[in-house]
Amino acid sequence: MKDQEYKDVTLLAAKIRRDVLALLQHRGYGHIGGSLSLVETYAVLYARQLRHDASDPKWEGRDRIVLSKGHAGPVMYSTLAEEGYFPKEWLMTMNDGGTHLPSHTDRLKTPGVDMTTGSLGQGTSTAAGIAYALRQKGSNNYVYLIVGDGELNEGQCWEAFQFIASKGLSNCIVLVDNNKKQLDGTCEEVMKPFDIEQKMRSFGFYTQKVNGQNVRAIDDAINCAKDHKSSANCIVLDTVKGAGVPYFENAYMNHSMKWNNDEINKATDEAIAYLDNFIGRSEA
Ligand SMILES: Cc1ncc(C[n+]2csc(CCOP(=O)(O)OP(=O)(O)O)c2C)c(N)n1
Repeated sequence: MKDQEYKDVTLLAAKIRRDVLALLQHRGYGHIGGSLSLVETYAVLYARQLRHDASDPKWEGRDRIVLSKGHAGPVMYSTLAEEGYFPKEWLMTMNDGGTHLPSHTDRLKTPGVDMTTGSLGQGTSTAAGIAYALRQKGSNNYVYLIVGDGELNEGQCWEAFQFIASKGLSNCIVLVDNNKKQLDGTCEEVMKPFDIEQKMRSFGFYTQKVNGQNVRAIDDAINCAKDHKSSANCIVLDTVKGAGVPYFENAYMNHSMKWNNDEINKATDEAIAYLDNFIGRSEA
């Protein structure tokens, strides 16, 4: 990635992170931790990897994203708004009655959302189906399937992975958000996940593990996955739940939080001010 490209991706990441914070603070509650851990991944996908057209969200030649951990809607919406899929004002309507942006992603409500998700595990099967159908049609488009590490507790994931690997669907790139936490504790505490990389390898995936907060590492891994056409591909993203904002990284219960005290509002205000400053300097 050349220096200018790197700057473009980090600028987009800063904008997405700022928008996630602003919309959740405005809403007063929501899924902060698992949205922030995916910011760099979304920035790389939209700035570098995805074939897409904001003016034509249903364009047949687009790559697809299935955000199986659909509760991370805020990171998807912030990215789509920055990419021009809809007006940024929509971000402040998340979860209002009649909104285009429900807290969990819905393909019938939001331009740029390809699959309805929220019931953990189900997105893995729908992504497998989409990848299989694209392959059958002779399309060279990719499906990026984003799953949580807590989500991997769902047995359905492993049935879908077996299908993806057994059909050799190298057009389906599985991205595991390995932020080590789930809803009510760490993954270790809730149900020991064992070695995710090893499990994916034994299921037949060409598997890489990278720093999921490092845009160059993510971009390189996706390029490498695209070059690897002889089997299904998985990238385990080593991430931090709440990434990029110390207050949210350090909060033990940072899955879904409420903006109901001075401390959380101050931390959010400071993070937004810092990001706005970074964005301003980058765009100057
Ligand atoms: C089938 C199903 N069971 C339970 C839930 C409730 N739930 C929502 S998010 C979540 C934890 C998910 O953890 P993870 O996939 O690691 O998400 P992240 O930490 O990355 O946000 C749970 C149990 C759900 N949405 N769907």
